[in-house]
Amino acid sequence: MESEMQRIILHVDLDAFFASVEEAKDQKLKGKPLVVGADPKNGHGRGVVSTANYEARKYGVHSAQPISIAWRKLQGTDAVFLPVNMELYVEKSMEIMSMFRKHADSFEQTSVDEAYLDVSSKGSYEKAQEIARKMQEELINAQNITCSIGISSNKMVSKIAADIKKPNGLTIVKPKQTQAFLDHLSVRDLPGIGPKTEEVLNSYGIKTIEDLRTYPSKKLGEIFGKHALGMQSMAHGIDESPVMESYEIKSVGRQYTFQHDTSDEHKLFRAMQELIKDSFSNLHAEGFKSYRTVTIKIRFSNFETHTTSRTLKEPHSDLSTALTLSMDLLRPWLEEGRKIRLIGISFSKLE
Ligand code: TTP
Ligand code: MG
Repeated sequence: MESEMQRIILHVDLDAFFASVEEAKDQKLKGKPLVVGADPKNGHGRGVVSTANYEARKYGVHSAQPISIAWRKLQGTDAVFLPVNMELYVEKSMEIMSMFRKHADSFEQTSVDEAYLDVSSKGSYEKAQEIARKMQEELINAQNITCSIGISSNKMVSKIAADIKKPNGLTIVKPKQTQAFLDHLSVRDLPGIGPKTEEVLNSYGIKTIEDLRTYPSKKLGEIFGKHALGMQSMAHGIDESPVMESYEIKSVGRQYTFQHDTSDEHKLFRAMQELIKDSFSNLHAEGFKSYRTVTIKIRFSNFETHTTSRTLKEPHSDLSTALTLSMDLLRPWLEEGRKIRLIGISFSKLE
């Protein structure tokens, strides 16, 4: 009866992400309330809280709150306020996502600290649970950061599940449990239902997901028009959307500007070799093994710039193919003997 494989989808959300990165970087912060965001300026700051660690959340501090309010709530504590160091968080996010990616049949990063993994090929919820535990363990070991994970048969339910138990939570909702799991939650927990829609729903006595699911479809249609159908199918726990690989990050490359413009093919060859080596370690760090497309860039002394690329029939993973191919692509540009200012290479169609 394996005609149709059941989908198993995992959603992972890093806990108090910006704050966790700061704590992992500076052990002295551990145990103290920590707020990452605008400068509080002794209570007169005008920006907002980006995030707060769980210690600070106990005092009612949360994302998007005015920083002056957070400051007031944390008066008399040993709270620490830090500015947003986005570059660091993006770097950590990339490292973490490439760790997670390895476990997935397909992988979709949806924000700096959230991703979906399709792990259907593992075949069972028990195996999926093992993967989730392993991801949590790897994350602690490598970065000293925790995450929360939800597992179910689709993206929507997994995302809701990941949010149920935080921090360091793991919530599994098997297909047969889905309806009971959703039914007692608030309509507000469904994606796309914000405070305004919630208010309208509430005014018709619709508070829980069960209320929404069992509300007469015709009446719901009269209130919400064409959106009613989608709302009710969410309430039934239906979401067919696939886990989509995020293609925009699927290219890796390097470029180099010569100290003195050159037309020396040997120098170009050596530079290209270094660029490829660098790109490869980056490629591997991102969890990719092979490439199919090689693109080179060349910039002459007068800043005239060209790129050319070639796509191979089969994926390749070796350095020498990349080097031969890139020099083949470069060579036509060298014929006139013009001096070159910069060369670059990038790899795409990565697997
Ligand atoms: P979230 O995942 O929403 O929050 P979080 O990771 O801090 O906490 P949780 O444990 O509840 O998941 O957002 C991820 C990061 O995005 C967060 O660390 C900081 C940033 N962020 C903002 O800058 N402003 C905001 O309003 C929110 C919600 C998040
Ligand atoms: Mg988070």
